[in-house]
Amino acid sequence: MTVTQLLEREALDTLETIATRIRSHVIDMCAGPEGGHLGGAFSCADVLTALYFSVLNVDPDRPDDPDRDRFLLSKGHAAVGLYATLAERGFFPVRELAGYGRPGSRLMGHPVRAVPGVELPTGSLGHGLALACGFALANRYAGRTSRSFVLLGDGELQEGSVWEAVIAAASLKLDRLVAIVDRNGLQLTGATEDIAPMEPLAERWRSFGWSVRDVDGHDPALLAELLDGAPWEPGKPSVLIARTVKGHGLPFLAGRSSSHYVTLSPRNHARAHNALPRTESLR
Ligand SMILES: Cc1ncc(C[n+]2csc(CCOP(=O)(O)OP(=O)(O)O)c2C)c(N)n1
Ligand SMILES: [Mg+2]
Repeated sequence: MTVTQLLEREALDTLETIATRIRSHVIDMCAGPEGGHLGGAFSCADVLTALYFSVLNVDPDRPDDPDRDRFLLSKGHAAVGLYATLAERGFFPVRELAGYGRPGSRLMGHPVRAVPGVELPTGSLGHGLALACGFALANRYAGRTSRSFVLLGDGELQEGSVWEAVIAAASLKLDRLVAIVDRNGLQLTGATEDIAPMEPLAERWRSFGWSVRDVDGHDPALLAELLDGAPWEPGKPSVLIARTVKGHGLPFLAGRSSSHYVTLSPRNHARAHNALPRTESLR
């Protein structure tokens, strides 16, 4: 592709087409030998798109810039979604995604610091919010105005350590901290509301002193606008509850627990691609 073609393509890109490209890469990775957490990567693809293509102040050429915004994928099992996003954003070549899960690749089942753009290794659920509190506190002490974002799973909210961090963030008035909950309603073995009911979720966060928005998690423009505008209330940390569907858009997986971890057969690999919206700029 020539530079002119590349610039033309980027001008045509909307957040929706970027999210579709990210999902397309996820499908390809989940058809490889390792398989992957397709359902949870699909549910948060629009959040990741909004963050990396509209909100986060990050520079792929300077991934360790001290003034950058921080992002942590606390639900680290959705690594395939993060890898696709980081590659599309230019942190490493898109072609590297083909090595995911293969011997010698740094793209493993859960993210590690060796991957450009990954702040910390994640995957053991329940730690990301506390770590993001640490980033926010460190930035405050250093006099920086950059923001810290963290994406949690809704099943992950059953970890007690999450609620310790919820309390700490509110009492420390960490208003440069933004949590996003991927509210897809499913965890590993079933529906969160059957296993450990959490509704009214927005009320719960609010009662802990957070500023809350509860919105459609598949509307990247809305997500971008809201996340860009945080903090929504001075002196309070912000949480965006993103109402999503696990395996969003794939008729044979959407809303099903079976989407959690998938190794796509050649037939389902093709079915999944066929279910994606048609875009001009898909590679
Ligand atoms: C501490 C810990 N316990 C268990 C697991 C295994 N595990 C991986 S994903 C998952 C389900 C998470 O559900 P949710 O947070 O809702 O994620 P999503 O639906 O977005 O995939 C579990 C239990 C883990 N990674 N970490
Ligand atoms: Mg979930």
